[in-house]
Amino acid sequence: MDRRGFNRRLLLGGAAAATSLSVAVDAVGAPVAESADTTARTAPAGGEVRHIKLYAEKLTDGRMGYGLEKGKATVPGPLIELNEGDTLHIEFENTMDVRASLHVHGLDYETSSDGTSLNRSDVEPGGTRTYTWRTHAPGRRKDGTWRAGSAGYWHYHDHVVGTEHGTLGIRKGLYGVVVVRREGDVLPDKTVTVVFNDLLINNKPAHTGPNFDATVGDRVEFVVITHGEYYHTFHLHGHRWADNRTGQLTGPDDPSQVIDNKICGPADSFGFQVVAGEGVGAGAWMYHCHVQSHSDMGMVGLFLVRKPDGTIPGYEPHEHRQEPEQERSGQEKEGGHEHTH
Ligand SMILES: [Cu+2]
Repeated sequence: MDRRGFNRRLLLGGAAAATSLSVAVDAVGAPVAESADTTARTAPAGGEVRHIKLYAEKLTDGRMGYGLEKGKATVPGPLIELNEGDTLHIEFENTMDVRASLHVHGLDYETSSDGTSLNRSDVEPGGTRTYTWRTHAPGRRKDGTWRAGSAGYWHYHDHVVGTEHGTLGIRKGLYGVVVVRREGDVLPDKTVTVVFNDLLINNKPAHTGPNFDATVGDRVEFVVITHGEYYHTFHLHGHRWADNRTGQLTGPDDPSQVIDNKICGPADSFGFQVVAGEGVGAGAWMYHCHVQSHSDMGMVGLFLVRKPDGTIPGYEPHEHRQEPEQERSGQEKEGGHEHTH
């Protein structure tokens, strides 16, 4: 596969059949999501060996970011998706004038891919290093005990900028999401990332979102991470999820608690999928940290769920009341990774 196609497909393997979504109306008149075929698309078995390039860069506004191409770093960094059994080799180039690194949570790696100064696996200014991340499916150990698989909502970040824990690098934006899927996991149409970083979301100015765009019936995956000094609680209006690995119930007997609010402390991460507007329809649905002082200080954004014609009932983008000088566009599409299959 050429790199261009590889990047566009965001590392998600497999050629699952496309599913078009249509909107139906249930008995009480609320739109419900209904798949055109009856079966959701699912993740294939892993086992592939993949290669990407990743750059650490300083952005012009003082932030730092990771990017798949030179000059195109973003905060958060690129979404990396793997299937259990995949191996990923990351040729990491540090274009900054300070040492930087790449440290991942949840996956299998040797100390040479730890991304710490402790293990001399960081990268000098202008330098390059290949990090290798491996993943595995669950299975029975020889001693009879059960070994967990790698599947989960994980994340990566710098571990050396500022301090030997990467405190400044993380604060400036050197972080991103890694999703590892298990064979059979339901695939989303779109993945969005919410990183509570100190009192900002995705290092954006307070009260400026990010906002996420969807159409009623889209299967949208949220990945939530916390970095920095505080504990936060992620709350999404109008939608709920299951408090388990995938954020989805596996059936009527799945004992997972269904929630719409979850605590997330520094370096915690979780994810889930919702069907946008399911049972409630299109609208501007808030998400925010539910620590009251944090939401008041601007840790809030919108999940903008559109009707098929593109409109959002009752929603007009408006400026934030306490800080009227700050522009807020509800129309911009940002922070979302579209999945094209
Ligand atoms: Cu908070």
